[in-house]
Amino acid sequence: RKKLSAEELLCELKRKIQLKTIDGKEPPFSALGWEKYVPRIPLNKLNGYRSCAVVTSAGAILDSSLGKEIDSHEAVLRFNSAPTQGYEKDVGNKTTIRIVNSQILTNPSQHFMDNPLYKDGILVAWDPAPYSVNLKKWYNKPDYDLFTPYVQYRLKYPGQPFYILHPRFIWQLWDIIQENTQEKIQPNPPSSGFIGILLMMSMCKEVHVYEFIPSVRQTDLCHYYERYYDAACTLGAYHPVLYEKLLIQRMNKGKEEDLYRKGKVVLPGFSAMRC
Ligand code: NCC
Repeated sequence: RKKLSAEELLCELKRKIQLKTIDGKEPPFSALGWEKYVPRIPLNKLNGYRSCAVVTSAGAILDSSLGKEIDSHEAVLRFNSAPTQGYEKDVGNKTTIRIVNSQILTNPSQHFMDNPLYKDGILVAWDPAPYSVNLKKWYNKPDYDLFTPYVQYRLKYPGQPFYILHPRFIWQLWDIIQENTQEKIQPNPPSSGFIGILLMMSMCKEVHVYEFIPSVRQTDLCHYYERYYDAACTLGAYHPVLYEKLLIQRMNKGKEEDLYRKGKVVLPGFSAMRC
């Protein structure tokens, strides 16, 4: 198939992708009474942010001094266990939404239930469900059991909005990556980073993504908050990260200079696109 232009690609995303969370209305969740566990306001109704920041956890954001710029956005998205405390100068301190993969909810070392890191803003969890999106199969055998801690958390902190992404949304993203890539990509879900970018494109007028495409500071340091070196963090192994990045770079509306110096890509939100 012919290579889509940036505009065509953006419109394709807008047309094909629907932000969707588990709402408790479908089996097996309906019969398990999940409607009373999920927040009353659906995530896709919390849209209408003007300008948003997506802050990846890449080591390359260290020494960027991007903190002020990041906090100037109306909403800021962060990932997994990425802290702000002690790193404000480079990553800012505002957290509006945090995306966590199912390992975060289940790994005892995260203390997910009472770690203050997770008590700020809106939480959005996801788990690599099988492609078939059979919710019953997934519920019985998730990659990591996020369902039990989710319900516990909702009962303990009912005031904090907390959602589980619908596997359909995750695999819609994978389909788009594969359809627009020459090679056959690995049949694993996209990284939290790619999921977060598309979530923010669904909720914001404009999205500024930091250090998803590496800046001049590119490094093998995996995360800005720990001393662990692995180039696969930036280029991918399990997740089709390299292909996610090529796709995002193709749609960049920002300045070449900002990509190079800040590792910043600017994307229009779906509501701001004329297709
Ligand atoms: O590493 P992780 O993601 O928490 O990073 C969040 C997102 O930032 C982007 N990133 C990160 C590092 C880097 N050098 N370059 C980047 O571009 C990626 O888009 C990434 O998604 C995940 O996707 O959920 C991931 O989570 C970790 C791990 O589970 C958590 O950090 C919790 O410890 C995964 N690592 C392992 O399973 C060992 C990782 O594969 C992806």
